[in-house]
Formats: sequence, C-alpha cells, structure tokens
Amino acid sequence: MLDINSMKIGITCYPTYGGSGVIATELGKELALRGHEVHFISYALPFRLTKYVENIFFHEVEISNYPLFEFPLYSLSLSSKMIEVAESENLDLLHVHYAIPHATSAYLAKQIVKNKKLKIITTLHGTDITLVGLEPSFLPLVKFSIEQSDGVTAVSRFLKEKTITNYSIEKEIDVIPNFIDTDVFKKIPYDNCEFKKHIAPNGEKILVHTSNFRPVKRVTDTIRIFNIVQKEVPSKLILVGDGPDRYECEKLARELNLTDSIKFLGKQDGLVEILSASDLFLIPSQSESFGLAALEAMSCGLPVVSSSVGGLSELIKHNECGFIAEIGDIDRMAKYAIDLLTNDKKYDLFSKNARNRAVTNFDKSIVLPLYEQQYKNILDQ
Ligand code: GMT
Repeated sequence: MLDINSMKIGITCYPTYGGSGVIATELGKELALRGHEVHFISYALPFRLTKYVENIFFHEVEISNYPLFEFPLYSLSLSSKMIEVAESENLDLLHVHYAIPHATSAYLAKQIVKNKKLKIITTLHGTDITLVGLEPSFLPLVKFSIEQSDGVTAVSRFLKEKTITNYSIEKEIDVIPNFIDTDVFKKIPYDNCEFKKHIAPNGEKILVHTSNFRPVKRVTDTIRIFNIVQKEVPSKLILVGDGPDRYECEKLARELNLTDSIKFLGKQDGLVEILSASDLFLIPSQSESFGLAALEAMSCGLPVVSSSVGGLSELIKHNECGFIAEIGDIDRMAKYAIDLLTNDKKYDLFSKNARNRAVTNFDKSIVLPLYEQQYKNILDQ
C-alpha cells in the first residue's frame, strides 16, 4: 500500500553544472525534507548535493570500459543501475530530468524491473527538446520515450508547446515551472562589500551574466551590449561560468579594449554574493526554455535585460522587472540597460518587482507541492 507522505523516489539528472541538474537536486533535497526517500542515480554526485541530508541516497552509475566498446555505453549502464536501485530500494517512481538519454534508459529499466508498478516521470528542460532532440538520429527515440513516460512535465508553456508541435505528441504534458529558495537567493545587504570594492573601486555599476558559455547563450552579445553601456555609464561586467565560447569571449574583450572592465570569474559557488554585489543581469540567449539563471538574479533583486526567446517572457515581465528585446538586438538591450542604470527611481521599482515576482510565483514553497501532486496523480493511475 502506497504511503503518499513517504514515497520512494529515484531521481536521475546530469550531475555537473546546468539548470536541469540544479532543479533535480534541489527538488530531491526538498522532497527528502518532506519525508520522502530520495535516491539519486547518476554518474557523479550532483554538485548541489554538498552535505549530508537525511533520506537522501546516492547511487553511482559505473561505466564499463571493456576494450571492445569504443564508446562508453552510459545509457545502458544507467538502465542497469536504475533496475538495481528500483528493485533493492523498492522505488515507487523514477523521475528523470532532461529526456536524453534519461527517459530512454528509464523506459528500458521499467520493462525489466520486477516491480511492475514502477512509474516513470520525465521532466523536459530545454535543448533535449529544442536542439539535440530534434537531430534525426534522436527524434524518434525522444518522441517514443516521452510518450512511454507515465507523466511528463515541462518547465514552461513554451517548452510544452514546442514538444507537442515538434514531436507530434498527443500525451498530456504538465507545466511545472522552475523554482528557487528565495530565502537563500536573497540580496545580502552589504555595507562594505569587499568584492564590490575590488571589482568596481570607483562605484561603477556592475552588470553580470552567468552561463555555461555555449553558443546558445550568445555570451558575445553580452559583451557587445556591455561595450555600448560602458560608454554611457561607468560600469563593469562580471562573467560567471565556463564553456566552449569562453576563449572567443576573452578574444572579443581584448579586441574591444575591455580587458580592464570585464572580469571572467569562471565557475563559482558564491553566486548569491556575486549577484548581491551586482546591479543588472544580462541574458541575451538564442534559446532559453526557462532561464533559471535569470530567476536566481531576480530573486536577489536584480532587474534583467533579455532576449525575447522561449520561456523568458513567462519569467520576466517586460517593463516591470526587466526588459525583453529581439534576439541579437544589442542596441536595444544596451538602451534598456542604460535606461535602468541611469534612473534610480525606476531601477528601485524594477528591482523590487523582480524580487516580488520570484517570491510570489517561483518560490519552492509554491512549486514543490505541484511536483508532489504530480507524483500522487501518476501513482494513483
Ligand atoms: O537544455 C539545456 O541546454 C541544458 C539545461 C540545463 O541543464 O541547464 O538548460 C535548460 O534547463 C534549465 C533548467 O530547467 C532552464 O533554465 C534553461 O533555460 C534550459 N536551457 C535552454 O533552454 C537553452
């Protein structure tokens, strides 16, 4: 007999940097605090799982490197581990984040496990649907694995629509937005912030961008926006994160003579400190199904200037807690940034609106019950 107040949940996600892994881990931590038993199944400990939490267990997927296998068979190793954990821990459900390959591995595991009541829930996050999943070699597999999941959620209405149209899926998809702990992501009221003094010794405004520096993030646009802004407003740009485009970005910063004004911090853990010291968040992405990084900034009271793609307009209310412009419209985004950074009254209002929006719409206390309800609905089927 299922105890809905104490479910046994397996969670699979990408454990390294990335919004889907952050959401999966924070979800698991919260579920554990609410009395559920949570088993993370992945190839490494999720990076946000930094300390012991009662009710949380980690199961590492070992990857066989037999010489005949020229390429690691991760999807199969993952399925095997899912089967092992589902059987030994008597899991009620497997919740996988990011469809490729997790939803497919979970499907396979479900066919093999002895517990025929095991349910699979897939949460779609972004490029699993909008980019990689559309590659001809993946598309049929992604479609099949989504359709075979017992429950499917998407992090925005945009992503739900894209899934339905791009994959001709008729299955019910529930939108459950990403969430944040607004008690943690909260502006630290610095009187004398060393970090700020170091980055902006003359009281310059600080613009900030965090991402994994993939082409889809258009980090070079961030630099070009800043280049226009700094000609009008004494300012600095902080770039947090690392990835394939970092070299190109550093090159661009040198070409534009901005090396003294742009700080490449690389991957950082102290995001709340960095956001608290900053004034404005830039996210000019090519594609963004939700924009968790923007939500983190808003929760710390930062207005956001973004492109008008994907789910960003579901998060950022244009002309209330930030501004939205066409992809690649660097001039307009710079104009919006200058407007906010030179108008204290407007800035304060947008900053308050950004924080309020995070607290009233996306706090974990609002979104977590939606996931719990989703689990209950699926297990009741
Ligand atoms: O889809 C990706 O590119 C990776 C994924 C991730 O793991 O960071 O990002 C997506 O999921 C995040 C969490 O739901 C969203 O906040 C991001 O907007 C989304 N990225 C894209 O759509 C490009």
